[in-house]
Amino acid sequence: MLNLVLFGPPGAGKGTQSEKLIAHYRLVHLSTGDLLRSEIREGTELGLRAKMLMDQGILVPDEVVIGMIENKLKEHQSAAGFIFDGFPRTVPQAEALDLLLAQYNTAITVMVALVVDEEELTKRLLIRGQSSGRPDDQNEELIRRRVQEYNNKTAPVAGYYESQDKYKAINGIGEIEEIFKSICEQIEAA
Ligand code: B4P
Repeated sequence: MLNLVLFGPPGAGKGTQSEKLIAHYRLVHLSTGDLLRSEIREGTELGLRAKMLMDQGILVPDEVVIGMIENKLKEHQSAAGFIFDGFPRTVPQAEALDLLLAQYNTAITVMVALVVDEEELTKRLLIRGQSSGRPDDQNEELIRRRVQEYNNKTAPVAGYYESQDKYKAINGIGEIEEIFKSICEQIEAA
């Protein structure tokens, strides 16, 4: 089973690369950002609560996203593997994921981190904001707050996987196809 964590700050290319990886490795894609946006579209109570936080660039509570991932793992018990996109975003989420996967006698194979500097992230997200309609991509101040939230709460997750010898960093700036090739190389090596 191949279980990949695709890691990086907002706008690093996680969603973009996930699409290519799913097609190539036939993995089930679990994006907590997408799952939360779908709750918002359906107007559920969880979605309404999450929207208030996401619109401010703040992470939603751990127990909410862990619960969503738990449900999805249950739903896809015969999957060939998973790509975790935008999850885990905190150390408690990473610990919870390890426990959940252990229940299915599996574990994270590798974490690939896309490294992109803040100026490039801001530029990409502002461009996406012109067409995506995503409220969290609409202004520079909000994007910088998301990056700050990443630096404070999410960046330590890299150390968590490093201590398990599963952390692989790659340059997230350049041609999408070239970045995809580098990710595949890391997966094959793992
Ligand atoms: P996410 O939906 O995960 O969104 P993201 O980090 O903004 O985007 P992503 O990294 O996937 O975008 P991509 O680079 O592909 O999270 C949104 C919010 O949900 C969070 O702020 C948080 O509030 C909440 N949330 C989600 N998961 C959570 C969790 N686990 N815990 C708590 N809260 C959670 O794309 C960016 C742009 O760059 C695109 O326009 C793309 O075309 C472009 N791009 C990609 N690769 C490029 C390249 N190589 N060169 C140039 N442009 C490129």
